[in-house]
Amino acid sequence: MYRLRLFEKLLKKSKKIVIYCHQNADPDAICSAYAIKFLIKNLKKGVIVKIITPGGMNALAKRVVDFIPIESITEILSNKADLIILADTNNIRQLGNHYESLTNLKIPLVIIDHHTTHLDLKKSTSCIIINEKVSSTCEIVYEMYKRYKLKPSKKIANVILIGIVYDTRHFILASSKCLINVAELIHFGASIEDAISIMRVPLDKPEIIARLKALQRLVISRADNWIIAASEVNSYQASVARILNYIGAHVSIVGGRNNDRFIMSLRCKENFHKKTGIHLGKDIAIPIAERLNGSGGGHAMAAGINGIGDIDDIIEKCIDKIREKLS
Ligand SMILES: [Mn+2]
Repeated sequence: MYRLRLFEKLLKKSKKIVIYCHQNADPDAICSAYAIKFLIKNLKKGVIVKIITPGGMNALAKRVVDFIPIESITEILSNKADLIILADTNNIRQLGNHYESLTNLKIPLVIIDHHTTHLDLKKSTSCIIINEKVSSTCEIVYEMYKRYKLKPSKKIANVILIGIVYDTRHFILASSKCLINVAELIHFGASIEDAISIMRVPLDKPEIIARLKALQRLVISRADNWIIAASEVNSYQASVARILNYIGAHVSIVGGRNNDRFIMSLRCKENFHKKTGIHLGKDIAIPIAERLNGSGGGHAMAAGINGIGDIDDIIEKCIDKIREKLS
């Protein structure tokens, strides 16, 4: 499945290896980088391997390294390395302020990832280990351990499991094969309870209060057969919008004030987007923001608008726009 011969050849020639996570590294990025580091150290004794997290890690990844120490640095080292590996990313543009230092570098580049590839990179990449069918880079790395008949230590097994738990959204996206791999990792000492509890961040009190206040102020509307929940709260709009979808609303619209401006978060369920074709960013947030001289954008199922105006009025505009798109 993976062209590992080339990978081995490159390893043979290298003494100093740098493994890059994407900027704002998430648990799959940092955990896969760590597992790759030890895979390499097993395949080649005496090699120096450093993990770089350009610009640092996200909150969950920081939580992971608090529980399981993983050493990483943020400085630019690419000019001192003789091999670069990208973990959980296939685009050097995602390496933040390290991007420039890598653009003209004439050293081999290896990509280990599960995201869709950017064709332009294929030309300049020496070795591509990509599987878009798996839900995490950690799973690819575990497959590599198996190919080399390397038994992961308890720590490595735990680290790989954490990456899998994170990127499969607690196994919702896990394939049967992934679950078999998880069973093997448990056999090597990984704890599913630990992995899940590390990934479950307790909510701050202000966020709980924001969610509850938003529920008190909830307004329910309909557009065809779809249920839209709207509310107003001055902080955690995105968190509230997510929770409204979680409890069943097909679309949620949550606005709040920040001085004289408003911030609005829009979220919808996957089936709403799939059945209606409505793209919250392009069809709702952007046109409404344009009318208000504000700014808007986002993805199909998550978008935001901000600008100057009355919140109730803008919620109404969003609902009207959804109804218009449905008719
Ligand atoms: Mn990932």
